[in-house]
Amino acid sequence: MSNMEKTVVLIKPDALQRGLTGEIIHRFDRKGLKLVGIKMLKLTDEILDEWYAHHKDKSFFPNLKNFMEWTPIVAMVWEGLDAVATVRKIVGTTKGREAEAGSIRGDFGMSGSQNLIHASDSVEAAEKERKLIFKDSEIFDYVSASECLIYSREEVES
Ligand code: 3AN
Repeated sequence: MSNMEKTVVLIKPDALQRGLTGEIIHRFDRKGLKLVGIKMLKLTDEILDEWYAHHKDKSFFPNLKNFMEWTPIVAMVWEGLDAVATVRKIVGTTKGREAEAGSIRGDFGMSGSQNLIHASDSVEAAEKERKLIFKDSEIFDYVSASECLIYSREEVES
């Protein structure tokens, strides 16, 4: 099977408060990625301790947790060929003021902590993050009617 991947995206509290939810979803939709899961929820200490386990000794960790618990967030799972790397490119590098123009952080953000959006950085992380937020029954397997316009047959069947 081709390199069809699922990746997790969070619309963080700053993006929600700034009214960027629709803009962010629109960018992934237009790209040709397939939405296979979406929900709004409030993150908890329990989820964030697992989610950001690799940052737990960093000085910014308490602030990061407070920030992520400020309001609900919108969590999504997007599917596509090489979706993890593709979505990271659309999101841009961590610090908004250094992020590439044209990326979400590059177009809408200035901060390195309040940086609008999260995207999984590997297939393994995506799997772990998906399980922390979504039940299996909340991830949908359906045929996208536009798939034949987005990919060649060789790309999806290779
Ligand atoms: P990315 O979200 O680009 O993958 P990570 O995984 O290095 O970045 O960091 C996760 C989150 O931690 C960032 N999205 C940001 O909110 C916060 N963060 C990362 N580095 C810093 C920093 N130096 N100061 C404050 N917050 C940070």
